[in-house]
Formats: sequence, structure tokens, C-alpha cells
Amino acid sequence: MKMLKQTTSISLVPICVILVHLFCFITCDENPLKEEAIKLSNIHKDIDTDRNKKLTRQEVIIYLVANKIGYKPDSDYFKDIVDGLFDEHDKNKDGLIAYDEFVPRHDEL
Ligand SMILES: [Ca+2]
Ligand SMILES: [Ca+2]
Repeated sequence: MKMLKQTTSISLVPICVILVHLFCFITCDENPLKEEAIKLSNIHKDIDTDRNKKLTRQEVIIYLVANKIGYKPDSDYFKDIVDGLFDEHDKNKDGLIAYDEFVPRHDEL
């Protein structure tokens, strides 16, 4: 009777990644990056009204209007905010901001 260790799922992840995660978990109790990730995660959930983990321009616009960011939807300033958001976060340029594009990868919530 052999005791088999369950290593199948862990072996898919490079050990160094696990070590980095552990190191962060132990040493960075008040990690500002983690707080930032949690904030971004909540913002993403707030904007994502249909809960498909992807933000469309329409969802972003509704959110900005609801929070009175950018004053008027037809203003250039408002358009700049939306364009800026998609320029920054839509990394694969598919016109949607996926959860993984918006929230830093190291913090898997
Ligand atoms: Ca959505
Ligand atoms: Ca995208």
C-alpha cells in the first residue's frame, strides 16, 4: 500500500510561482497591491451588470453616468475617460475589459 501524494494539480504550476505566492502571503500582510486588486475587483463587479466577467463600453458608460463621472455622455472628456480605460485595460483589444485584464493577476479572488 503506497501513500500517493496528490501532486497532479500542483505540478502544473511552476514551483517558483508557488514560492512567490507564499512569500507574499507571509511577508506582505498589508500589501498595497493586494488592496488595489481587491478594489479593482469590486469596481469590475460593480460595472459588470450582466455578470459575465467582461466589461463592454456600454456597461462602463452606464457606470460612469450613474457615478456622475464625466458629466455628460456626449462630451469629449467623457469619451476620453472611456477610451483611456479601454486603452489601458483591454489588452487583447477585443473591445471588452475582461476580469483578468482589469484585476492584477497575482491576486486570484
Ligand atoms: Ca458584462
Ligand atoms: Ca479584452
